[in-house]
Amino acid sequence: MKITDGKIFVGGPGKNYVTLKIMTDQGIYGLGDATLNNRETLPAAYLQDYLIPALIGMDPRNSEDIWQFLYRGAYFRRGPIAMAAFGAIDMALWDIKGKLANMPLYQLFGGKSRTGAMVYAHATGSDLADLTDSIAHYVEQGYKAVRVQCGIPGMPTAGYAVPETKGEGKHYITDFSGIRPKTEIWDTGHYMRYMPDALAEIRARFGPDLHILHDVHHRLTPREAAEFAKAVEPVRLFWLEDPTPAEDQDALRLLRQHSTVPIAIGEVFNSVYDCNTLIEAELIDYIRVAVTYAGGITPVKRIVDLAGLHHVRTGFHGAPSHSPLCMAAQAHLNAWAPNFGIQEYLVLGTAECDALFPSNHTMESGMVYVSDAPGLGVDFDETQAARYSYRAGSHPIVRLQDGTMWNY
Ligand code: CS2
Ligand code: MG
Repeated sequence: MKITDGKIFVGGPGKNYVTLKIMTDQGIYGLGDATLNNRETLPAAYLQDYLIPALIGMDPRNSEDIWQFLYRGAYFRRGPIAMAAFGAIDMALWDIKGKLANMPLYQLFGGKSRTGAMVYAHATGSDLADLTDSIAHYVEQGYKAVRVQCGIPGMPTAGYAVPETKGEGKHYITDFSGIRPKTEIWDTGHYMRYMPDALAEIRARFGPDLHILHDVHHRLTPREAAEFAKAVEPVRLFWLEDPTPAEDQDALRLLRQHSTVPIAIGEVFNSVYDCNTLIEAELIDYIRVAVTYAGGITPVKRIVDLAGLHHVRTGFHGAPSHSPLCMAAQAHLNAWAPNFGIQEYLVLGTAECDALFPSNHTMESGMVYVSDAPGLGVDFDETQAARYSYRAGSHPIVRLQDGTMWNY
C-alpha cells in the first residue's frame, strides 16, 4: 500500500480549519487536522512544501515509523507549527488504518472503557448575573460540568479569563478584521479580590453537584497563583486551569504546598517534554494537550499512558479552533483512556460545520458518544469546502494598565 498524494484545504465556517487529506493507491483516504489557531497558514505550508512530497510512495500503515521520520527527520525539534503538521499526518494515517481494519479507532487502542465521555461547556458573562444566566442555560441542557468566566468590576476591559460579552463562544470567534490584534487590559489585583467570592456565589447558587471549572489563562505569578488557589479551595472546583504561565514546569510547586485545588495545564504544550516534570512530580491533576498541537494520536497516547502512571487524568483541549477531526481523534482516545477525566467541547453543533465534516458522533446532556464508523468516523465534504477560503484574523493581546505586555 502506498501514499499517492496529499491535499490541504484552509477555511471553514468562522474558522480557518487546516484539513489534510492523504490519498492511497487503494482508494482509501485519511483525514487529519493541522489547525494552529491564528497561525493557520504555517502548518499548511510546512505540509505542502516539505512533508507531503516526502510521504508520497510510503506505506501509510507504518504510522509509527512515519511519525519518527517526521520528528527525527526535521532535526530542529518540537514547536507548534511542526507538531500541528505532524499531528495532521498522524491522524490521517490512523484514519486509514481504522478504515483498513474496518474498525473505529477506539477499538485499535484497546476498546471502550466507558459508554460516553463527560464534556464541559463554557459559560461566560459580562458580570456575575450574566454568568449565572449562562450557567443556568447549560445546566438546563443537561451539562454536568461548566467552565465559568466573568467580567470583573473595575477591570478596564475584559481579558480572556473574563470575557467581555456573553453569548455562546462569542469571545472565541476569530476577529477577521485584520492581522493586527485588539488589546485587552488585565489587572491582577481586581481579579484576585473579586473572583474567589464570585466562584463561591456560583457554588452556593448551583449546589454541590455541578462540576465548576475556571481558567486563569496563565495570568498569575506562582505566588499569586498559590494565594488564589488557597482562596478558592472551599468552592471545590473540578479544576483550576493554567494558573501560571504553562512553560514554567516548576511554577506549581509553591501552589501545591499551599492548596489541594485540582490543577489542569497543557493546552499550549506540543510534546511530552513540555509536561513530563509536571506529570512525574504529580504537580497537576489533568493534562490538557490537544491531539493536533501535540503531534497526533501516536505521541498523545504516550502522554496519556505516562499520565496514568501518576494519577493524572485527561482533559483534552477542545476550543472552537479545533476542527471536528481533532475532536474525533480525542473522542476515540476519551472512549479508551483508562485515565479519562473530562473533555472540553465546543466545536460541533453548527449546521455549517456538520455539513463540512459529516459524522455520526453525537452529544447529549453533556456527554459525547463516539461513533462506530471505521477510522476517525468523520468525513470531509469537498463541495462544501469550496465555499470557504483563508481569511486573515487575529487573537487579542493583553497588556497591564500601564501598557506592559502580559500573557494572553
Ligand atoms: C482556552 C483556549 O479553551 C481554553 O481553555 O484557554 O481556548 C485558548 O484561548 C485558545 O485555544 C487559544 O487559541
Ligand atoms: Mg484554557
